[in-house]
Amino acid sequence: MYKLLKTDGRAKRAEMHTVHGVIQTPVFMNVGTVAAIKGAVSTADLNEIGTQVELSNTYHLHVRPGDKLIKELGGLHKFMNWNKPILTDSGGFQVFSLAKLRKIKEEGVTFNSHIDGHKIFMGPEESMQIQSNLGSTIAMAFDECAPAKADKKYVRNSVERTTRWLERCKKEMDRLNSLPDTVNPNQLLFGINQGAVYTDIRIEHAKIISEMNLDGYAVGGLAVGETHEEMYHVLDETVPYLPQDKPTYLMGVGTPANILEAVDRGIDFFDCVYPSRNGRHGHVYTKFGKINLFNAQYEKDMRPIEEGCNCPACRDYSRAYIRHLLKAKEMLGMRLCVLHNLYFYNHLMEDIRGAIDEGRYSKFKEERLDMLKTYDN
Ligand code: PRF
Ligand code: ZN
Repeated sequence: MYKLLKTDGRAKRAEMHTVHGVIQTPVFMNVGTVAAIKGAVSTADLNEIGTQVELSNTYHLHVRPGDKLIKELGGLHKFMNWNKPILTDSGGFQVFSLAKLRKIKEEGVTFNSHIDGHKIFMGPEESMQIQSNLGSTIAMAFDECAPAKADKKYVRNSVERTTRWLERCKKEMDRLNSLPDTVNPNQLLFGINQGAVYTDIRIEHAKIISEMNLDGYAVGGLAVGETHEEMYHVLDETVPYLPQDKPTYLMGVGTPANILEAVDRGIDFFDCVYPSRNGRHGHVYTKFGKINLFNAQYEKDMRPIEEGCNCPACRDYSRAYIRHLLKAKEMLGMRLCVLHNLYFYNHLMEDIRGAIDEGRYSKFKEERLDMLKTYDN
């Protein structure tokens, strides 16, 4: 159940009530593709740094360790000891970005596993069955994310197929949720809007899927090579056609600036590998932009990564020490950077929620965007 608490311009402040607890939105979901946040981050860490939702992937968990095994062991929540909400991506996008030799047909996609090359078929029903076995809080529809540069004819055909796939997803999810041995009989389903940068296709698709009474709506197919301006334009044109009284999710986005802009266009949910991936490479976020701790200028810098940050890295350690750990390839270095970055994103969202609550989002956004430009990245 989605409860809209306040709007400020087009920005929305809401609560999403699920069987695994309440999600305060706008929210940034922390990416744990293989049921683990990369960088040796534990459940206790996540609770400490303010994580509300974890995101895992259907495709990866199907390949290893197998969704049937996870179901047998009591579902993904129990398996990974995370009792708050989990969103699973459907596999569609990962198949298109990772797997080799894929073949798309009306029934679904045939591809080769990126682990051992064996042949796998996944269609809407298979994706729903796998996500049902995992028992995630929110399942994503099986879609095709067309390449950013695909021509209009390709995109139109692809989107029409994605709509037919969505109908099959909904039917299969309803069936699975009513079976007696389902891990999470209250599993929610989000549909995904596609259409690349063609706003007429996007709008038509948004109208069609809005009629399907799903639990939430994602905007997919963005941040795949188009410019930021093109992405904001698609959101400006499309989000108004998605239901205001349902959550909206911008998949795989993005930088702090992207999030500030997308919240202003009505988006509630985000996820991105940037904070964890950048952290593993010693790139850490501050209100003034990203810094690279490998740079020589931090060799004798005894300040925390960010002054005033209350994360486990900044509370106890200096830039100089973390830089040393990174250079010595000590695991703690990576771990501290990832913890700081996820804390930074989670608390950016908390600040965003506070600004919407107080009806000052527009001013807050401009101030934060200005500050982020200090280090010019
Ligand atoms: N579809 C799905 N997952 C996604 C995307 C998509 O279009 C994107 C695009 N940025 C990220 N993750 N199913
Ligand atoms: Zn910190």
